[in-house]
Amino acid sequence: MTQITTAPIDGQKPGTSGLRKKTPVFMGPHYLENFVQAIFDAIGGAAGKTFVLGGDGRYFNDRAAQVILRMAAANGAARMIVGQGALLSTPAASHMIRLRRTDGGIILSASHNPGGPDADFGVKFNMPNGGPAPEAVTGAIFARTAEIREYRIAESQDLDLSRPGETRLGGMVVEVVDPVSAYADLMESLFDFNAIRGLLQAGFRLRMDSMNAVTGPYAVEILERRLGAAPGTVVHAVPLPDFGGMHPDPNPTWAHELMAEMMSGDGPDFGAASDGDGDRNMILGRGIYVAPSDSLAVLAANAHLAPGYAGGLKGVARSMPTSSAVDLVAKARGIECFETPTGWKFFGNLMDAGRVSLCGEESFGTGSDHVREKDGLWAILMWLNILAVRRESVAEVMQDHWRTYGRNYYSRHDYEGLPSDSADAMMAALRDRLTALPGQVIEGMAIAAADEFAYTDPVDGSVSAGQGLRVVFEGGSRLVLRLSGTGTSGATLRLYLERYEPAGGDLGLDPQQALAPLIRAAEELAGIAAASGKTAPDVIT
Ligand code: G16
Repeated sequence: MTQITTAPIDGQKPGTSGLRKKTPVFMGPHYLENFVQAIFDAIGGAAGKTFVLGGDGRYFNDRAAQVILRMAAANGAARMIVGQGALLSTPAASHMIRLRRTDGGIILSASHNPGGPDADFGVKFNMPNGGPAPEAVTGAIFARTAEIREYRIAESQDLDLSRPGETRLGGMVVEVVDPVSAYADLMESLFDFNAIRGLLQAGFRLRMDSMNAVTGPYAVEILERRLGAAPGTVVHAVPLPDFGGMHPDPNPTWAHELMAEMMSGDGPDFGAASDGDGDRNMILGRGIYVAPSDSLAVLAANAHLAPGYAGGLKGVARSMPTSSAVDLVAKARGIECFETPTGWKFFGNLMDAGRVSLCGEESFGTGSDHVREKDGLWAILMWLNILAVRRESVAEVMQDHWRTYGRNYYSRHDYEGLPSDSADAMMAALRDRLTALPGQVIEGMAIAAADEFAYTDPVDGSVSAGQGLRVVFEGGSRLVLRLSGTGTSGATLRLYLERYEPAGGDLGLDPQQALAPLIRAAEELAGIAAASGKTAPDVIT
């Protein structure tokens, strides 16, 4: 064991989901090591503990895993459970942490951000409940990075992680496990695989785009091997260190190959994509894109059709910027609905307390209390289970949903790579105006309320302030503005737009047209064009 003298490195503050930086930054002297030692220190040391380790296979995943193993051994960990090839999707890691009753896990991923020597890398710590560390813990990790003076690392050659089995590193057991099978078993326990198999045998056509990222092996095992989808159903199925140049973010912009196939007229019945680490999903039907907020609402309304949820849902939760489509379902079902800040970590307490079983976010994340992360393949299987029981197309399910609950027209506009100073100044200027806004009329719409969202956790009472600026109009339409907490360069402004159209109203509009007055109002209120120097968003979802 070697004690290495180090010094604090600026900026190791975890964001919305762990620490994400440019890969060369993570590969810099002591950068990864300082952060990992800070994790161990912040959780009361690693001695005698068992952790899960794995990542999405992006560039530097393999070498970072070897460093973390050597550090865990030097810090006295008893056992490390590592995905074969140092691979684990984020939901599979969450499941493994829970299944093996471990002390937590370290996940190597920058999620939907591109990978490669000049792209992005990330590290996050998940708690023994399988969920991302809450703010109190990430705050303690950050505080530790600011005072660190040394880290511990064992002298050793690289371990062979290519085959399942056990080896030792000093006094620590290194257990290499198949990353897929336990997760696939969990999915089989939740969903009616026979019904889905029957749907596929009846000629239902499926396309899954794994975007050269971690879900490839999971999707091939579950969709093709266990459910019998045609070989080749899963495309871009091999995880590559640079995702083959793809930007593994499952949205209409970045999953454009899948979008083109699904919108081509004679595309498959169902299309889906997942992201770098497998926790996000995009759902498409032939000729129809399902907005993530709508997907959450449809899953809430139909979850009882899947065996794992046949008893009904305890409650539901969504992040504040996510549309309130799911609230309408919760109201109709008489179950609780919670509004949390952006970030899956805020759902953990609600799930642990048995208050909610289904959660979702506008950022292509949906999941349930089967793990403590959002789960891309879970959402895809839930959709397939629902379609197998209802024997309707995606478009029919959506139209039926809107006719029942009304439609929450929704869109998010992203402005990327803004200078941080001008983004901060724009937000500050709008923040200053908030109290004066109620009563004003913009684009013919009267402002009913305006505030900055703060959240008090109903389980532990912790308060998270500064979670997005909201402007709500008479009738419930609203704008939300916040800066992303997952980017690695400059600032990304997210503008979230929502307008409710009751059942019986005009349910078939193009969302951008339906939201046009709100888009203009946002420009008037915030001056986005001047602050960003852009006349249009970089990404629209
Ligand atoms: C992460 C978080 C999500 C969040 C998303 C967007 O997703 O886990 O909870 O909604 O980022 O966050 P932001 O708007 O701050 O960029 P992922 O898939 O990147 O882990």
